[in-house]
Amino acid sequence: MKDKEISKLIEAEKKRQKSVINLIASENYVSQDVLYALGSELTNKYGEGYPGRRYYRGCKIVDEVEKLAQKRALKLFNLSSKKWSVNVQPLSGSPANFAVYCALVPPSEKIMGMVLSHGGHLTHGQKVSMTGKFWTPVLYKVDQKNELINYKELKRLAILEKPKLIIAGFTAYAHVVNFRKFREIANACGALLMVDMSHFAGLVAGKVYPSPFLYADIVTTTIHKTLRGPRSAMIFSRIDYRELHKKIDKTILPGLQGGPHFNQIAAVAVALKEANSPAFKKYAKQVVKNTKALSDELSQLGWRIIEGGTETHLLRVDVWREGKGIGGREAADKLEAAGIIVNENTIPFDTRSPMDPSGLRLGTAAETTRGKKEKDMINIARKIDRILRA
Ligand code: DSN
Repeated sequence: MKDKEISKLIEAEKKRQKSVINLIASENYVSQDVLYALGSELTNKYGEGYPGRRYYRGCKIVDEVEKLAQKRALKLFNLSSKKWSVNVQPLSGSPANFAVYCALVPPSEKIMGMVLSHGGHLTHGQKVSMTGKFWTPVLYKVDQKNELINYKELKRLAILEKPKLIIAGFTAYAHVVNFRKFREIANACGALLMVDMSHFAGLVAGKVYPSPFLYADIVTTTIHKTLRGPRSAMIFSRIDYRELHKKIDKTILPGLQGGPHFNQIAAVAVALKEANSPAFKKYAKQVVKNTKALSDELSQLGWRIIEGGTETHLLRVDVWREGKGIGGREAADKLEAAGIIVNENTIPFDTRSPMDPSGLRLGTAAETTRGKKEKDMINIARKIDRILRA
């Protein structure tokens, strides 16, 4: 590479990534094939529109790229192209969620999602996000007793508030979600059900987390977390008389975006093929086993695990311990100084600010890609314990 300044920074980042233990729950390490597609000449091509319907000439090849990504997306989640449509053009998760609301919920109508501090996402209607300004948010919390979703309370709130769309999906909730119950609740108040499976998509693909497709009207996902692909996103929508897919496609383009990033879409296609393999199923299984091992060992060592444990790729740990411990920011800094990379995270009913909350979020998807097993997780838990108590 001729640009020495950037190449030096890339090399430094490569070295950093290799030298640390990465427990960021939303990160992963992609394959060389994904990197190759991302760095390919496909980035040079403009092609606003959809396969066969572009505003530019010379799109025959990129049409094939996009159709292949769509085909692999449907195949990975066992979906028929007669019943489900997928848009592979969203640039990332937040714009994908925003596009769904723009397409399907009139401005200022209600959308219902989980509070950020309890495990939801900014784009699920939090006040600081445009999704909480352009639409009226109805935010649900977890149960104070066990920090799990209380479906009875969720139903009560949904019937009271009558949101137009309910979101099931989280960035820090560590338990398996009951999509059937979410469907019943959405039916009870006449809402659309959107599942944001960004965090657990790889677990769904690996068949260690229930598929949301039986119950949802719309499913959004990023590709770069447990699914181990490039930074990107997809929107799946059910094909029926409501024509959700047509509204979503029109909202992505011309509504919100311009030319699709074909290098990114090709990299998505590569990752989707990789995820549809026996090796990936084994990987997903190991991710869940590793998180449980990490959670169990931390718990043994006296740390309070939020929700009482985990069933997925992530967990949250209370480091503040009602004033007997340290703040999340200090804990994350101490771990970083020792080569363990995590993020500070709010915990349900947190008494501290999101900038310096009471918890840490730990995930095992990235380290599992690097071949770590349960015994490694036990050692990592012990190391975390030593560093945080020092
Ligand atoms: N910021 C991502 C995460 O870390 O979960 C979600 O957008």
